[in-house]
Amino acid sequence: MKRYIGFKSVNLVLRMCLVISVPANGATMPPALIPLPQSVVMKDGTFTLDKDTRIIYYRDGTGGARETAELAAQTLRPATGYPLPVVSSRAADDADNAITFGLVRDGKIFKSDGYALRVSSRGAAVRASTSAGLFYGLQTLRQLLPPEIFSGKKVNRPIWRMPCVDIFDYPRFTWRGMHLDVGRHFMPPEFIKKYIDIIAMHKMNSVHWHLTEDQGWRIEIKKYPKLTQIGAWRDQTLVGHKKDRPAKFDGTRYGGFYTQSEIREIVEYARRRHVNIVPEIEMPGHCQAAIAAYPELGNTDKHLSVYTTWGVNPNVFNVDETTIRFLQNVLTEVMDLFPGKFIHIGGDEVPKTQWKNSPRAQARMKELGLHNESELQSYFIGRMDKFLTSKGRRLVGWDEILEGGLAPGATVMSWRGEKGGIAAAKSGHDVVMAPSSYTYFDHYQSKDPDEPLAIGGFLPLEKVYSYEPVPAVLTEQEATHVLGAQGQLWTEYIKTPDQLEYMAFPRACALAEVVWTSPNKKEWHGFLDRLETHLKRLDAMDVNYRKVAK
Ligand code: TNX
Repeated sequence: MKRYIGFKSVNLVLRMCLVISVPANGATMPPALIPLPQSVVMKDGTFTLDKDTRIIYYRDGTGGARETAELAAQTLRPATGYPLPVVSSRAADDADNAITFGLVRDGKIFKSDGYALRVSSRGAAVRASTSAGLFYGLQTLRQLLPPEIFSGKKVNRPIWRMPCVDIFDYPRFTWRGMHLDVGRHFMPPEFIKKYIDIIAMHKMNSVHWHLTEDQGWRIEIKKYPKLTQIGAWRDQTLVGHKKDRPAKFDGTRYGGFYTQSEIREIVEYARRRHVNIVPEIEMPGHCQAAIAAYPELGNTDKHLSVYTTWGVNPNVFNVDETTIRFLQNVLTEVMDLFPGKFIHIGGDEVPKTQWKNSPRAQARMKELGLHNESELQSYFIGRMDKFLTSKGRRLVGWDEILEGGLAPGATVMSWRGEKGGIAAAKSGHDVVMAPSSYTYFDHYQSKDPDEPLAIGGFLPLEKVYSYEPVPAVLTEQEATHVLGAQGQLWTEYIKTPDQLEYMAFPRACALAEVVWTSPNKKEWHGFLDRLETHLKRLDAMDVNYRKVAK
């Protein structure tokens, strides 16, 4: 990549000579691509983007090629300042000085959202059989240019060129996810878009948006306005670590929520970047904010306010028919906002004490012929599963939903290690791997005492990179149920977008390669080398990543 440096003052004539004199031995340094593509063949020469370069799309049957061409122009214009007009053409293959995006009909040559990217000295061409494939081709193409191309502002650089190369690429998994908890700390809509941009640039395709918590309900629900009028605001917040004694609070009211129109805008923003948003509405635990808003959803007469500290909370929803209906009404509005197939209903960390002590819950268990509270939880999740399935959606839940029997349509997110995921895959259920030991980015990333306060744990970059989402104990058939993996960002101790970026990156860059690249091509030291250039891209995007010591 050093070849890009030192060209600042060359004139056009010299520039032509240099282009011609690029080494003809085929030994050009491979570009620093993250995630690493399945196949990269370097060729001689370069293609130079200039003020006359056009962006061409063709075979626009589904609209996908045009949309990607327009996104390409949008992402390449700010840094270069070039006009990069977007045009349609039937003869795109013959175009000179152009970047072309073409949808091809033969799906078989491109595995699941794969793409081919060919750069010659005359131009760059991306071919795919899905619009997502074209989008991933665009992400690779951006990474072939100098890192400053990722800047949102004009960069003072006389030459923008990329090496000639043939790339053939496709993802390993279909669920390449990052999670974001906005319940503990609210993150503004503008930041959610930035987060989506960074994730999409890593060819990840799923954001799990954890929208409700004990400490705050963050999604406007028209039918139940108090969820945000009351549930989105807490009186104060714990200061320092939960284990600190005496416990201190900041005395400052805190909160925020997303309106439905903000959510629609974010969902559309994500869609254009081939990111599916999986909304999570937590039930029957982690719901104190909702009970504070509508006390009839709880199990006791005690008045509850929105929770101001962290940890597993005894206050859970009751299992009355009215509560089930309330939550299904909430899910109806959620489904209207989020068109994706998967709806996450939480299901984790549900203490059973209140159900044990509640005459109503006990009567309900008896009436339903259930033997214990785990079966009651399973019944509750089962009702949600039936409801979501009847609307053509699929339920996802944390691995506790296995307890008391797994609902027929459920997909399991395995966070307490891989046990839950293995059990689910063996019984024919889909699984997303999210084990805390490899994918909890709220854990410390070094032993440096100056690391900002975090929840605990220790998850260095290399450990994330080493993760293998398919457990060896699964047969080939069972392994097909592993949809992929996901990085978690719980925000008890993450108060701002800046700090969130610090915790997320570059660990998410490592995870991107885990879920995209074939395991036999992954190599830690190669990744670290490529990361050096990649971090300059994140610099250009103003991402406050954690610096990496080599
Ligand atoms: C456990 S993981 C939780 C979250 C916490 C997280 C902190 C999971 C499904 N539940 O409520 O924020 O640990 O690491």
